[in-house]
Amino acid sequence: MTHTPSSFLRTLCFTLLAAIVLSLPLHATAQEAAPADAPAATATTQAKPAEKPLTDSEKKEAIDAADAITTFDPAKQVGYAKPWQMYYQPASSPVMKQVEPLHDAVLYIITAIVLLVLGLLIYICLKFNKRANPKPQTFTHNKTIEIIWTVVPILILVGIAIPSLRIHYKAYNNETIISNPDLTIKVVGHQWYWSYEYPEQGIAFDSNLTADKDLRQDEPRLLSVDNAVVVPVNKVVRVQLTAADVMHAWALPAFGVKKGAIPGRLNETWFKAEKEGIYYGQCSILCGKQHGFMPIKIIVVNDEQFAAWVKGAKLKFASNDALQFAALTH
Ligand SMILES: [Cu+2]
Repeated sequence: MTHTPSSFLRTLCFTLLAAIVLSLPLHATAQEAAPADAPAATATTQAKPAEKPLTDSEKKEAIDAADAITTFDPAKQVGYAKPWQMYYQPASSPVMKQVEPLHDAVLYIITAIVLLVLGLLIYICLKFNKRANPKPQTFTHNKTIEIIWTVVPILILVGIAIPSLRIHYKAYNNETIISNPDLTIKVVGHQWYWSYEYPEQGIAFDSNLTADKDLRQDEPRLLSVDNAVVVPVNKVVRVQLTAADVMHAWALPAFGVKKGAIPGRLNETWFKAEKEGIYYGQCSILCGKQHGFMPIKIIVVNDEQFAAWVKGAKLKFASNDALQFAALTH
């Protein structure tokens, strides 16, 4: 009986090499894609409160314009899960574009490990059963193989950890980007809806699930809301999160964002939507009996539409109590 056939070693080495090789291009991508181009803070959306009051018809016009921007259009849906979808939604932010290849690399690595272990099991079953190997060996140690099965997993883990930590610190928690946003929105989780504030624009509103009977044609069920979040395209959006009652989590798959909204804490994350359209997310911490009924809807628009939406939204949500809070806290 050969205890360490060279084919074992070859397979092990191959796995190790594959793990290292697979992680190499990832390092490069992570470096290239690291969004170092944090734009300088712009104050284009700064609100001037002392403008002359609008007439009723001007108000109506502004609100209608804002409503037109948020009107549902099935063609604009970008970030949502289709029935029988197997993979991620299309990546629409620099962070998600780095997460995807890492996910793929880890998938290849675990597939290789699973196949290797399966192969070993089959090999052992065939080769060392009672019939094929009636007289077993009596030794219990083999130094070489013990070193290999200790060192190889460590190397594989290091190969995964390096790109993973790189994404974590260079993309997710990049201080330079988070502290220089183009827009800040505050997200508050409630049982069971979200409320949003735009502190710099003085806009605040609640976002509730659209009831089945109110859905427009083709509007996705359990993902649509009455008031969607509107953000400009290709701008760094800082998201500050907290909750008013229990823990929630604000998750948007297409942007690679998932962050806890926790009572008594202020969490922070960011995204940069790279494509206009409608994106959906959901609360992703089991928060209570209506956990499944607090979706997130984000509409990404161009700068011009965003300015028009801000103008109309200020008027539309003017009677909202939360607005006073937003004004006080600004
Ligand atoms: Cu929740």
